Amino acid sequence: MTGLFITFEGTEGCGKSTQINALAARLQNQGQQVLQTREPGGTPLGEAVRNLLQHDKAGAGMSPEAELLLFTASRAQLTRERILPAIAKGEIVLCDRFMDSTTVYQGVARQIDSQAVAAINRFAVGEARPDLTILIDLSPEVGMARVHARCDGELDRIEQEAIEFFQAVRTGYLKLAESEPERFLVLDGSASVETLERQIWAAVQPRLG
Ligand code: Z5A
Repeated sequence: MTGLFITFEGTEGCGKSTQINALAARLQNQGQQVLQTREPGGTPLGEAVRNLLQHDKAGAGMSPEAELLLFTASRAQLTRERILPAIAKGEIVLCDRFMDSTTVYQGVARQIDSQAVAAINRFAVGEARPDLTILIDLSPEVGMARVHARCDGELDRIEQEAIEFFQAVRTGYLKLAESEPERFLVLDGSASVETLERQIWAAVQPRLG
């Protein structure tokens, strides 16, 4: 029995969590077993690494290379502890970010050598590859306005980057999606929550066993 592995990608505030929650509820209502998880995080080790990457003072001044290795360390643990076992049991895995985030944030926006990023990414995930990746494309200006409205001015370490950083991320995602059209579904994140829900369901439903 093999399950289905779906990842969600996009810039800050694009609506991933909202859509993952809605899709998980819909699938569970149909009696499907769903693993809903996120990156960085998803395991006790990964959540500790997440805190270092985003909030802990020890993470201030982190080098791009250390950042790359911490994101992929969290992913290596999540993949082995939760994702691969769930897929093997036939479950549907919904993951908020996966290896494409590293390709784009560390490879494109932080400008770390793309071959090094690809090799470290491959090492971290072993044979795990998403069956479907939903990219919710949104202008960083709109996404950051949503983040500001939500967080009362408290931004984490990465959210404090300049808008140009997130523009590079957005462009990087669109290029990546163009290079793998069979895996990516690109959606307009400025559409309503309900429209996005319908588009995602239309892509997921035919893939259910
Ligand atoms: N990162 C990295 O650099 N390298 C890596 O390898 C990995 C990650 C894995 C993780 O952040 C950070 O780590 C992230 C990338 C980096 N960088 N930053 N900054 P996170 O997990 O804390 O946050 P996020 O992944 O960026 O997601 P988010 O900010 O929580 O947003 P979201 O989940 O995409 O959106 P949301 O929470 O569903 O919606 C945001 C708000 O918009 C909320 O108030 C909603 O009610 C509203 N919303 C949602 N959909 C809509 C629509 N359609 N219209 C209007 N309003 C909407």
